[in-house]
Amino acid sequence: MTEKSTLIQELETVQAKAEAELASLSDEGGLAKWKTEYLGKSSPVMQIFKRLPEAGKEERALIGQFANQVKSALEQKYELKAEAARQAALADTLKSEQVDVTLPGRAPMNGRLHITNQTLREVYRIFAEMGFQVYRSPEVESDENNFELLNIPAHHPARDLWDTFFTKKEGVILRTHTSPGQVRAMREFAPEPIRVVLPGMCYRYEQTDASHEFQFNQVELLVVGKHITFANLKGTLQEFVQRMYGKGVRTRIRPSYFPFVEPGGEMDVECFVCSGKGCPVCKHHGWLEILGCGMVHPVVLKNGGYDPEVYSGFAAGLGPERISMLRYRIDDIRNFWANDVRFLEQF
Ligand code: FA5
Repeated sequence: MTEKSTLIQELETVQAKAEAELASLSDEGGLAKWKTEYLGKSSPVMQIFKRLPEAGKEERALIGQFANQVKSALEQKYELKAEAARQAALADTLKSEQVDVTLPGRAPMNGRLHITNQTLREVYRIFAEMGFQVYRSPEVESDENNFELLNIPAHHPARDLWDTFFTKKEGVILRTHTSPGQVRAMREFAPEPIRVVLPGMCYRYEQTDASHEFQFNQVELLVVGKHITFANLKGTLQEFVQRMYGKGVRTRIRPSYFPFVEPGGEMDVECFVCSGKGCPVCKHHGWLEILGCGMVHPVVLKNGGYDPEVYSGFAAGLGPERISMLRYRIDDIRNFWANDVRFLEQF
């Protein structure tokens, strides 16, 4: 009887203590600790079951029954508390992670044409007004079109003017200029007259600086017909520059050598960055070269399928990036392909 009372008393004390402690808890961490202490394997209630042999035979069932009652009473109370704690934690999370649907959304950034494409479109527009069509030719070219048919045979020193990217395939290169498109257009149109612009990307294995990139655009001009003269070349280019930069812009044509024209020249525009005073962009000359030009060489006319005794023509190759630099006073050509949005979004 004494032993029964002792165990039952112990259970009553433990229950009272456990319930009092539980009442003071509200957080999930504290509750988990409480559960281990009062309902875990080594808790006093569970230990009572092991200690049943200490009691007399007839009392064991009674003590066991009472221990079970205490255990399920504690479990029930614990469940109620744990559920309340879960709900409180959920309410806290919902509050702290609340999405404010009334906030205005972030406007998507508007895309735009790359500055070079804007310039190219303007170049096409100006030449279209003068009756030129756009003719596209490949960026991966044959050595034959890029050099041979343009009067630059293998081992000709003029090849040094174009530092070339070669491919692993013999005779296949990245075009160094848009001039190979001249032969392609002539072979397609001969013996009809031609008035085309040939735009696109060119590649040169060059050291880059403020005005040189290894990847850049060119726009080639090609006019072939009867009685085409140098005056037509000069007039067309001057008209282009006036329409592009405005009336009164100073230009000059200097003699220059290109194997596929005779005579050949280069056109410069006064440097807008320094107004002709000299700066790194114009290499301190005050002028910026924007294009090479000349009368199509008789050998090239012949390679294109035109009789040079009957036909003549002029050609030019201009750099749209350099044109943009002049227009917007951009002082480093490397900005064009650096993909820096801070630069690109200005245009
Ligand atoms: C040529 O490429 C000739 N094919 C142009 C030509 C065509 C001459 C038809 C006669 C008749 P050149 O290497 O000078 O020439 O380049 C022409 C233009 O391309 C230059 O004036 C410049 O505007 C641009 N350019 C050339 N190299 C670069 C470079 N590394 N980076 C940026 N632009 C360049």
